[in-house]
Amino acid sequence: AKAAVNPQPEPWPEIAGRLVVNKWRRDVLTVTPWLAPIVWAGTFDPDIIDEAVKHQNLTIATTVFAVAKYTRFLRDFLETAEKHYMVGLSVHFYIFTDQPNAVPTNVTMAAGRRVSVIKVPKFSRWQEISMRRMEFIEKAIEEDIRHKANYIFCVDVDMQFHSRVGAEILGRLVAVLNPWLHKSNRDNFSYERGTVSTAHIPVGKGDFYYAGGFFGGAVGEVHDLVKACRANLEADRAVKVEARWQEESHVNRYLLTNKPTKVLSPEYIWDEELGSGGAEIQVIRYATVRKNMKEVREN
Ligand code: U5P
Repeated sequence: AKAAVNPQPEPWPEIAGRLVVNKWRRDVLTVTPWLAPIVWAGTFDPDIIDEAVKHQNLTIATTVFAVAKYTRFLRDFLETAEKHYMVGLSVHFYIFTDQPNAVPTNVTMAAGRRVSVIKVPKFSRWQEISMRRMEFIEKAIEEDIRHKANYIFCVDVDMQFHSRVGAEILGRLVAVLNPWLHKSNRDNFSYERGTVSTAHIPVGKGDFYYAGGFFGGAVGEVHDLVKACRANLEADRAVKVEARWQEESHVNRYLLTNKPTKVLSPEYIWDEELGSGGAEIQVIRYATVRKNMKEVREN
């Protein structure tokens, strides 16, 4: 039920004529130790944010991969994105798929929003499909996206938007707290611990456990990220190791050195298997679709 609720923040309070940010969230961490905001419902005013970006004429590239059976998720992804994702802004969706004919063509898109389809091969293992995303995004940024967009977000497709995901997520380098581990002690994070992999993070190190299914930022910054992860995935392949959570492990390693300038709460990549979450989850914005993992990953 929570997923359908749109947060209706109370009017922003004022002290001495100035808007007071963050009055209502004392229950969660709202800023990182390096002073990047952590975005939760109640920490921002959507109207002020929308007003602030309205005149900037921004284009936001958004990549999703739909390979093999994952094309079935495209329609709901796109339809719910039209309702909740960057509403009022120009969004250019890049759909990477092995089956261009399976991309729905009759989803009504608002003005300034469009879809491009990029054909990619179908790798046999789901891990391979997931990891290879880095190199295809890198190439698409170089050939096309850097000439067209200000920001890029790279997201999983087996997901639906349930509530606002808007300009509050824009930043130079943006990562999302993995909903499975956002309350966990750092030594329980599922980082790659083997020292052979370039994704290795030793016990005692690490800030947060970020999700592999949602990252983004300014196009140049994201290009640096995907390029570094692609190179590290190749280095691992050359010595025949695969990090514990494939490219998610590499994203976490990259973000340890290159701190995100904005961190999004698990509201932005919820997993329905976690139910409605604890009291700190006031709204679910983007969430996985329940699926039979084994069936959908079998090629
Ligand atoms: N993916 C596919 N086809 C597959 C496996 C994965 O397109 O057979 C892509 C989807 O974009 C999916 C993402 O959202 O990789 C991550 O995979 P998963 O962890 O959601 O299964």
